[in-house]
Amino acid sequence: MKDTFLKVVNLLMNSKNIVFFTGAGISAESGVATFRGSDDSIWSKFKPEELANFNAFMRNPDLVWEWYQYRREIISNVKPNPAHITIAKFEQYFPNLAVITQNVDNLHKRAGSTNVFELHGNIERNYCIQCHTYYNTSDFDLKSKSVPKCKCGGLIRPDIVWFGEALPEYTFSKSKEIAETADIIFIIGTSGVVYPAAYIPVWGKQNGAKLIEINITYSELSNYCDFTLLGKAGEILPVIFELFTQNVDKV
Ligand code: BV8
Ligand code: ZN
Repeated sequence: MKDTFLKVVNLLMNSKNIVFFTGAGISAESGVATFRGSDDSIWSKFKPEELANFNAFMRNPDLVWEWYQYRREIISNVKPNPAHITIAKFEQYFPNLAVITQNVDNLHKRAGSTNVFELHGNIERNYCIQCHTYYNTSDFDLKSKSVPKCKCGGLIRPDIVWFGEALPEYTFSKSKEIAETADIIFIIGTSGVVYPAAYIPVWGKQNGAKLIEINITYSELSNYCDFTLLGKAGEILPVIFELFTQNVDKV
């Protein structure tokens, strides 16, 4: 594995535009359950079609709201792990480093990353389905189980992209543009099954980017990757950063 790490470091030494494309797995070591696979995954208790879609929300707004309150409670008690922190530290060597994340947990920003594109929204933000007024999660009591109402009377929903909903236009088109000019795209902690997000690294590859995957298992994107480093993101990324800084400080 060490010689693969050195190949990755060599690629980094000869790159300018690097991107980190992340999924739920990068937050696993912070204690945030992933969506699929592990037995403590979020979906194992619920099914996406039951909760993370607009019809489910309109059918039973309190149940969907309660599920997001449950997830907010978990997120409010966790912190960024070494994987998030290492990505933020890479910014000092790669000024236009971009993080393109499928996660809604806000942990990249909390770790200090400054150029973060949230393809699926952010659990800290909410909006009224009637008048589109935005509300912060801190505007509500985390313990409240019933869906809050806007001053206009409309229901308030999480600012999260549900199944069957379009991704935020600017965020998605900018992410595509960034991927297409990347020298390296690190693919970290994603099963690669959710679209159109999973197109991002593929578009990068089609335009010459090297794809380097870090995951505890192979994913739907592994076949596109130049390297797949099997292991925990919170353990592998700091080692790569350490080897990189040893080399770069020498030049
Ligand atoms: C849309 C918010 C149409 C909700 C989420 C082709 C093209 C377009 C759409 C589709 C398509 N094919 C199918 C579709 C429909 C659908 C889709 O993709 N379905 C899948 C399930 C088949 N897509 C949609 O509905 C999208 N919308 O297409 O709308 C449209 C277009 C125009 C106009 C109107 C409508 C919307 C998709 C967004 C859904 N929202 N999240 C919420 O969070 O509550 S998706 C959800 O999955 C999360 O955002 C999550 O990030 C995302 C992807 O999952 P992963 O992040 O990969 O997480 P997962 O658990 O799967 O994997 C974790 C990985 O980590 C594993 O590989 C594991 O091994 C690894 N790991 C674990 N521990 C570690 C680790 N790795 C490293 N270190 C560790 N320690
Ligand atoms: Zn309103």
